[in-house]
Amino acid sequence: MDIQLWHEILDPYELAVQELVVKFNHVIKEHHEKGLYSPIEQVTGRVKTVSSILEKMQRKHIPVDEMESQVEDIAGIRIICQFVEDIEKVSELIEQRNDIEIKSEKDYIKHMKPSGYRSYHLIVYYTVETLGGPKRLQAEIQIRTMAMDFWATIEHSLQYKYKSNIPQHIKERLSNAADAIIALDNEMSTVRSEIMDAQNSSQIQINLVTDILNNIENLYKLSNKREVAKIQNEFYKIYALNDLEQLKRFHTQLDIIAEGYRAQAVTDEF
Ligand code: 0O2
Repeated sequence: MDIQLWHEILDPYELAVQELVVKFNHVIKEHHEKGLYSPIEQVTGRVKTVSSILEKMQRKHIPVDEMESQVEDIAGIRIICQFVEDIEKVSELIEQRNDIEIKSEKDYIKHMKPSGYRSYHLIVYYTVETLGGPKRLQAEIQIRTMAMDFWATIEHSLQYKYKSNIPQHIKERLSNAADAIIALDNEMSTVRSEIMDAQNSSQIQINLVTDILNNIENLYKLSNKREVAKIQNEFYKIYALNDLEQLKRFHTQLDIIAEGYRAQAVTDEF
């Protein structure tokens, strides 16, 4: 296969990875904008390298003309969650989408690999638009916690270093570390609701402060500067109290004031 052909084959996968990363990042944004805890913490993506595709085809005896159907992870998306419970939520979110169709799943969390690897994998169909028309392709979505990702990243580097022949004593260490990761994920799960509450209220506070600052900035353009300076000082005082309820009240009052000025500005224009 010549280089140009590889580019032609891999280009739609590149597009799929880019689109999916944008879409999952948008899911995070939507949660934050609504002041909600996001089950997705971070998303990354990659297109498998040509050498890695060739290695897999050789190892699994895949003929060249079956590459796209049998190498299911040419496009790869990795979704990192904070808690094990989030993994199911993310999987449900994906299931509900119209632009992604699930082909199969592999649950290496319920069924940990002998290496100690844990992660939830989905093979999905996703369609990209190309000059030649729509192209339906496969992608692998790996969903795992930050702790699982930490383990997998280290183990992957060791596999690379030892060319898959990791010495027995390191394998044992990795296996112990995998057990520690299970214990850590379980321990973190017990404080999940507290952490979610904390993150929810911190996100609500961030959204309120952003809104208030936007309103103050707009008021500067429309109203008396001394009045706005007073409002700003009031905001600093309330902000320093670190009381979400007071901040919400201030936000509502400021909204009413800003609305009045906007109405006045519109009337003045006429
Ligand atoms: P890369 O470098 O991540 O792109 P295979 O595992 O390739 O023989 P299969 O059945 O297609 O075959 O896939 P499987 O077992 O579901 O694994 C697919 C991907 O999961 C791997 O991609 C890894 O990313 C990850 N993975 C699976 N097992 C392990 C493991 O023991 N340790 C680590 N660190 N990751 C694992 P690739 O193809 O290895 O490549």
